[in-house]
Amino acid sequence: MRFVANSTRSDVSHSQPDHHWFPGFLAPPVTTEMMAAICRDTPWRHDTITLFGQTHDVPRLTALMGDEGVTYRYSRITMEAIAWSAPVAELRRGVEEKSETRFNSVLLNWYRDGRDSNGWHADDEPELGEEPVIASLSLGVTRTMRFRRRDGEATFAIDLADGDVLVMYGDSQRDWLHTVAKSTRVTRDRLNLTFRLMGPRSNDAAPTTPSRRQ
Ligand SMILES: O=C(O)CCC(=O)C(=O)O
Repeated sequence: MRFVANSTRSDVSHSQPDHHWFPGFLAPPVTTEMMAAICRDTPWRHDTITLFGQTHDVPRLTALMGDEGVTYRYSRITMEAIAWSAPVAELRRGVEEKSETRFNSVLLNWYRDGRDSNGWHADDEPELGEEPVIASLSLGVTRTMRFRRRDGEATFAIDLADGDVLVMYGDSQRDWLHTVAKSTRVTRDRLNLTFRLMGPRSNDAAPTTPSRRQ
C-alpha cells in the first residue's frame, strides 16, 4: 500500500474535537479493490434496535472484526469479533503505523446509499476506556461526519472521502457527539472502518452517558 504524507492536525481547542485528518491516505485503485473485497466477503449483520419502545432496523450493515475474545456492546447490541480478514488486517497495519496506535478490533459500517446513516452518539462504552484513540478509514462515496459538543457550544463537520483516515483523540468522545446523517443526494455506497483498542468490560453497567446511536 502507498500512503500519503500530508495531513491536518487540529489545535486542541474548544471549537473542534481533537483529531488528525489524513485526506487520501489510500488512493484508487487500492481503495476500490479493498472496498469491493470487504463488502463481498464480510458476513454482514443487519441488527434491530429498540429505542423508546420502538424497534427499527439499524440503518446500515455492520460487522466487528478483531482479536479473539473481543466483544463490543452498544445500544443493547452485543457483537463478538469475527477473525480479521486478509484485507482488513492489511488496512489495520497501515492505520496503526500512521496513527502510531495499536488496535485490536474494528467496527465496520456499510452505508448502502444516502438512506443509511449513523445517529448522534459517542464511542464511550466502558470497554473503550477513557479518552480512547479511534482511527476511522473511509472508502467509497464521500459522506459528511458532523460533530456537536455535548454542552451545545460548538459544532464541526468534516467531509470524509474515499481513502481518508480520521484519527480521533482524547476529548472527541468525552466532550463531543458525532453522526453521519441521511442524505438524499448520496446514491452510492460507503464503507467505514473504525479501528479501536478494546479491553474487557469490567461490569455490566450501561455507559455513563446517554450516547445511543441508531
Ligand atoms: O461512518 C463514520 O464515519 C462514523 C462511524 C461511527 O461513528 C462509528 O462507527 O462509531
